[in-house]
Order: sequence, then structure tokens, then C-alpha cells
Amino acid sequence: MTTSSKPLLVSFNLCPYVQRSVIKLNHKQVDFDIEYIDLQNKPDWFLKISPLGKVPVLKVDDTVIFESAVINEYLDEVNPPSLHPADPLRKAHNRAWIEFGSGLFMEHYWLSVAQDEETFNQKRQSLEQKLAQVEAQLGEGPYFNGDQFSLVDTAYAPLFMRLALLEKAGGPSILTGKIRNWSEALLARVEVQKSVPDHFEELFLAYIQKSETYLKTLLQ
Ligand SMILES: N[C@@H](CCC(=O)N[C@@H](CS)C(=O)NCC(=O)O)C(=O)O
Repeated sequence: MTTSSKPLLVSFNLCPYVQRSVIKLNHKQVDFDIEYIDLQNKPDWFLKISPLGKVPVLKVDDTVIFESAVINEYLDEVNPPSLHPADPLRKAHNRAWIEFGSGLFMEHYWLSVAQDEETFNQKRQSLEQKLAQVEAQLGEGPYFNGDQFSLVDTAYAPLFMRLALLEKAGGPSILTGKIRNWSEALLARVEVQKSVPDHFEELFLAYIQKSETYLKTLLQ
């Protein structure tokens, strides 16, 4: 068996997709390096290695992996025991909902950039409908698969963190019912709390308030 060197995760400090991998790495207590780049001014070395010009990128020795779900599958495989359920059908079901969760980051983005109240309410409704679809998959909790913290949980925690910060700052209260309980269970976990850079709350709120959006008018 070959041993790989310390993985390097290339990140942007506000990226929810990268955060998924950091949660996974933290959970497994994997030693890794993280390098933050400015997405407005992407360095040449990054453009050379990132096929889509997007973060996250994980570099292991000379191999570059991209797409957060793929990165997390790799990290799961090389850091046993797996955070996926063992049953193949349940595992496939979890993977499907991880993919669904990726789309929710974009829903959150569209909500954040809505210029007027009407568009904001449409985007809010769309996000809430999608969260209701996720809620229908949940059992007794506290996590997606019950007692067991799983890879699918790492895929949703970044969205829940952002929605909780917005709510705390006077923004909309979007999480309800079982989803809210799930969110609270995830946000209480240390690997989730430590998955963002220092001062993330200020950085995130400053980013949201940078543009003239309807959401900005709601924040204190
Ligand atoms: N499907 C990708 C999405 C990654 C993504 O959209 N990353 C954003 C930052 S959060 C990015 O790098 N955007 C740069 C750009 O589009 O120029 C994944 O899951 O890794």
C-alpha cells in the first residue's frame, strides 16, 4: 500500500461546498493543509489545477480531485470506518440526498441576492419547499440516519449554519420542525463549529451586506 502525503484543500473562506470536506476531515481528525484563495482574483497556480476554476479542490500528492461530493467520497474511503450507511440501498439513498443538498446551496444563494420583496418571497418559498422534501426523509433524528452522524449530514450542515446566522441577525426564520432539530444537532457538533475560518460570522454577514439586496434590508 502506498502512503499519501498530507492532503491540501484549496478553499474560499465563505464556500459552503468546501466546508463539507472540512467537516469530514475534522470528524476523522485527519491532518491536512488548507489554502484560501480569492475567487475574485484566482491565482494562476489554482487555474492550472482546477478544471472548472472552482473550489473545493483537493490535492493529494500529484493528483487533483474536484467536486465536493467526490472529494468527500474519497476522504470517506481512505479514512475508515465509513461515514456512509453499510446497506447499499440506504447508501445510494444518502448519496442522492447529498446531491439534492448541493442544489440547496444555490437556492440559498438566489434568496440572498434577490433584489426585491416579491423575488425574495418566491426564492424563500422555493427553498422551503425543497427543505420540506428533505424533511420527509427524516426519521426520529437527531441526524439524517437517526443516531449515526453520516456523510449526508456533512452535506447539509453548511446550509444550516448560514440560515442560523441569518436568522440570528434578523433575517428570515426558515428552518422548522424536524429540519430545525436536525440543524441544531449538527450545529452543536465540534467538527461543524470548527469547519469555518475565524470570524466567519462577521465575514459572512459582511458579504451578505455588501450588495443592495432585499435580505440586507432585513438584517439589523
Ligand atoms: N459542484 C461544485 C460547486 C463548487 C462551487 O460552486 N464553488 C464555488 C465557491 S462556493 C466556486 O468556486 N465558484 C467560483 C466560480 O464559479 O468562479 C462542488 O460541489 O464542489
